[in-house]
This record gives sequence, structure tokens and C-alpha cells, in this order.
Amino acid sequence: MSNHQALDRWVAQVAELCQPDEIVWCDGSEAQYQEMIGRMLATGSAVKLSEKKKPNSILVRSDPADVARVEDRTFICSEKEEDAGPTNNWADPAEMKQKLDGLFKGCMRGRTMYVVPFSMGPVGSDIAHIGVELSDSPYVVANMMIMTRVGQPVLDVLGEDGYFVPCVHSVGYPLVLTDGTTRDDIPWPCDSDNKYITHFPETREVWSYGSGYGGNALLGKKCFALRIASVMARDQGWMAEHMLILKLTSPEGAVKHIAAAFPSACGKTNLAMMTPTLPGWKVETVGDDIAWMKFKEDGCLHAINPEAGFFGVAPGTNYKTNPNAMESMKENAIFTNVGMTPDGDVWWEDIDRPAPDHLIDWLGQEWVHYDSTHKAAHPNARFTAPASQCPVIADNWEDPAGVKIDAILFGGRRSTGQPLVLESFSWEHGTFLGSTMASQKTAAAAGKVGELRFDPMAMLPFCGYHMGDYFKHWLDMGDQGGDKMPRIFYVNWFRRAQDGHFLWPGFGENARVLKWVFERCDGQAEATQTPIGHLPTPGALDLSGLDLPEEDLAELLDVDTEHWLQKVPVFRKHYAQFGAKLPGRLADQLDQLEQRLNDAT
Ligand code: GTP
Ligand code: SPV
Ligand code: MN
Repeated sequence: MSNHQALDRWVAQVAELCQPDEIVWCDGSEAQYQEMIGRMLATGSAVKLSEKKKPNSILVRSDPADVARVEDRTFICSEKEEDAGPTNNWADPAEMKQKLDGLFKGCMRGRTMYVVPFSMGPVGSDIAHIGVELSDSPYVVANMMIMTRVGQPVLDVLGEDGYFVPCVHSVGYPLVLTDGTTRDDIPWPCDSDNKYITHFPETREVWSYGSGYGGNALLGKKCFALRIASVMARDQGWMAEHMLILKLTSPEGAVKHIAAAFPSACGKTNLAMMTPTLPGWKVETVGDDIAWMKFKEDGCLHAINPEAGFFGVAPGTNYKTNPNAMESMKENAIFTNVGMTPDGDVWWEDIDRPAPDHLIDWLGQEWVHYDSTHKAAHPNARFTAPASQCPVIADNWEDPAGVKIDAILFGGRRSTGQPLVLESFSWEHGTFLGSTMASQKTAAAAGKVGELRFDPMAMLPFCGYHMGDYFKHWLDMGDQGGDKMPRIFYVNWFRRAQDGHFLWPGFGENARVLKWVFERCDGQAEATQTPIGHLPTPGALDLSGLDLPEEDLAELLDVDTEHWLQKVPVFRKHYAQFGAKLPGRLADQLDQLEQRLNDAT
């Protein structure tokens, strides 16, 4: 029970529907976190890792049918279909509520319903917002305790009548069936054939059924902090974006903050905590996945990281590519769907040590070595770790006022055509660049990996309303901020040579691109104007100490007019789906691009 009548009433209502055996309120204490871990260990949901190798950490293996976000089971249930737009699955809210009533009825029988009051953002920050998740999964509760700020301080801010976003979650595996028969719990309960990740933008509610994994189930993250928050941001004049936030300090001690929108598994966590190879430059982390940005008195956009932890991609992460992530997950971590070594440590593909002779894979089976079709870790295996454990967490990462954003980067996985870096001509042109972003699909979402698709502003799976209106919101924000808006850049670490190798070394070497961005913000570094944007002159990128073949650099900075002319009709088709909702200024931007390309040939 709380002091908040509406909250108590809602908890009672959901309990009446779901019929849990008991209700437990989460106070955010260490004791309660241990209680969650204890429950998982007792039921076999989790395996304890070696206290020596990974203190206070567990490994969880999911059902193989529940390993990633499910975009085709994610719904925006706005009153009007048109408000969900062509890029979302829409469902009628009344019909969906009826369906959910059926699914949720008795779905927690034999289980505990946890009440998790959480703050997205530093508790009490005027950019932060509060949610309450009701869930029947101790795994979800433990993850939420790392990923968000949970417990009594949140209830204190909520007071007797504060606003909160209600989020209901069930794995959809009751232990007592309707006919009264009981069944034992299983390590990863879910209802894989009946997943519903549903959002009600008008009433700002989330109902999630059937999955226990990541963004499907940790409802503060994508469901609230992006899909619902994007709607709140549109209505209230701020921005909720799928962006990392980093603090970049030059050798002279000058500081800039950069936000970057890359699609899932396209390098946000890596960039946010990278170790620059350029002497004297420093990168520190403010956030690695989501940014909430708001105008402050100075007329500039200021951002907070609404999260308190990292839910990061494990495969490919190692002490060479991302030592700070490795340090962040050294202890007090939850590992999901990674391999386990006989000495109780974790292992995954491209971790920086050879696989031991014996290994239990993410399916819980003895792993057969070097069988490329059978990986030790699932490609979307993840670690959950407190942000405070990151060695390069910025001293201002929890500043309730947020950090002033100087530059925004867009980027994705593009093997051809897209240069290493370019700067937009204006906020409007930058919005055009974001709106025509495309990237190859990754294992972060169920579906076909590698397929190139448009992913505007990396928000395709996360925008809670019509994407055409979302573009308009970007333009409106630009009009409001004027010349105080961040500069917009477009980067691509993933361009490949004919033989398939990445042309750019990436990771810590991306500091060279950040340095150019930093200097451009001060009107310093040199650039050439091309039809697609300002590119660095060959001498403007600091490549000192980097062994990059000249022809690779040329390719990385090449603007192939033919390639871009071929893209124009593809962009037009992409834009056509937004109909009358496509802002005319973006259609004009596309015409202007075509004109510049024609002038260049
Ligand atoms: P989400 O958590 O799904 O939103 O992903 P993310 O955008 O944070 O991606 P992350 O940083 O976890 O990177 C995903 C994968 O891309 C990892 O396997 C990385 O090793 C790889 N990666 C990240 N940065 C680079 C880079 O600069 N170059 C190359 N080649 N690979 C990279
Ligand atoms: C993403 O897919 O962009 C993630 C992981 O950050 S999840 O929380 O599962 O959405
Ligand atoms: Mn993400």
C-alpha cells in the first residue's frame, strides 16, 4: 500500500484481474534484490556464477522462443488508426483491451505480483517521469532494479496524487489453471505463441503479455521511455529519443556533449563508453540507449539519461573493443543467454579469450566447439549492469538538469554508399537525413538479420505515433530552438570494401570522427560541400598514428553521385507512405538533394 489512492486502487484492480497469490511492493532495497535473485536460484530460473569470477552475479537462460523484442507483436492502440501511422501495428484500443482482459484473467494464479514504482531519470528531476510496473517475474523486477530507480523515494515524489504511467506485465504462465489443477514452474515461463506488447497512447498505459525478455518486459525502457514518452514529448514540447549521450573532453579541457541515434545493436553502448585512441581526448558516459531532451532557460536542448543501468549486447564485447563495458559487468550483473564456463564464468563469441574445452551454451547444453551454426551465446545475449559501475561514467550523469547537447549523430549499418561522416547543412536538412536513415537489421529484434530497411532516427520500432507527425515534431523543435539547436551529423562505421572487410577500424578510432565533430561545432575543422552534406577535407580528419590505406580513406569519404541519384526514387517511395502527414519541408529537402546531385553530374 502507498499514500496514493489512485495507485492503490489500480494495483487492487489489476490484482483482481490477474489473481496472484500475493502482492509484494518493491522498496528498492538490496535485501529485496537478493530476495529476487534467491527466488530465481530456488526455482532454477537462474544459475549463480562463481563468486570469484563474477561476484554477486547470475546467468539466466531464456526460452529459445523468447530471445528478443518482437516487433510484429508490438501494438500501438491509439483511438484513431491514423495516429499510429504506417510504420506501427495498430489495434483498436477497445478490442485490444477486451483481448487483454481475456489473457490477463487469472494469469498470475499461483504467483506473486510485484509492484515496482520506478523513476525514469534522477528522482525528482523536472525532465524525469514516474512509472509503476506490475509484474509476475522476479527476473523482470531484478532487471528493473538495475535499469531504473526503484522504490520508496519514487513513492515519496509521487505523493498522494502524483502522475505515473501504469505498466502491466505478465509472463503468461499461471501455476494454477482455470480448472484448479496446478503445475510446476519452469526456468523461463512465457507464452511464446501469444505475445502482446501493447501501448495505449491516449491513456498512457502499457500492457505486456507472454514475453519475459528485454524491451518486451522491462517496461520502463522501450515501452515507456520511448513509445509512450515520444507521445508525451510531442504533446509537451520535448524529445524522447533512442540515443546515447556522451561527454567529450578535448586535450585543452573543453567539454561538449554529443547524443547519437543508432538502431539496435549498431554501436550506441560502444560509442558511449569508448576509449579514444587520440591522445588527450576523453569520452565519458552519460547514457547508452535513451535520451530525454528538453529546452532549458538558456534556450538550448538539455538531455538526461532516463535509465540507471545498461542492458547491453554481450557478443562482440571484449576488453579490446569495449573495456569499460567489461568493467561495468565485472560484478552485480545479470547475464542472459550467454555461455557458461566450468569455472562459473561467462563466455560469448568474440570475448577476448579462447573458449574452454567444456562450455554450457545458452540453451543449457554441452557446446560443440567451433560449429559456426551453433553459437555459445545467442546473438542477442545481453548483460544487465548498474551504470554507476562504469569506470568512465560522467560525473554529471545524474544531474537532474541534464547536460547541454552540442551535436546529434545519426548512423546505422551501411555497407555501401554512406560516407564515414558528414555534417548537415541545417537542422531541417539534418531532420531530412534522420528521416531517410536506413540500416541493416540486427538480432536485437526477431526477424531477418541483415535486411536493409529505413529506420528513421533509429525510432522505427519505438515511435509511439505517426512517423510523419514525428518528423513534424523534429522540425517544430528546430523552429523553436533556432540557432541554439545542436548540429546534426551522419556517421557510418560499417562501410565495407569489395572483399568484405570493414573499411574503418571503428571502436576507439571513432574518436577521430568525434574530434572533427567537436571542431565543427566550434566552426574550426575544414569541410567540403557535397550534394549530400559537408564532408571532412582529406586533411581535416586526424588520422595520426592510424595505419589506414589511402584507398580505404578515399572510399570512406567518397560521395558517389550515381549511387545517390539511385537513392532519390527510393527515398520518394519511403516518403510516400506518410501521405499528407509528410512535412512539405522534407519533401522540399528531397527535391533539393536531387537538384544538387543533378547539378554535380
Ligand atoms: P542496443 O542495445 O540494441 O540498442 O545496441 P547498441 O546500439 O548499444 O549497440 P552496441 O554498442 O551494443 O553494439 C552492437 C554490436 O556492434 C557489437 O557486437 C559491437 O561489437 C559492434 N560495434 C559497435 N561499434 C562498432 C564499430 O565502431 N565498428 C564495428 N565494426 N562494430 C561495432
Ligand atoms: C534495443 O533493441 O534497442 C535494445 C534492447 O536496447 S531491448 O531492451 O530489448 O529493446
Ligand atoms: Mn536500444
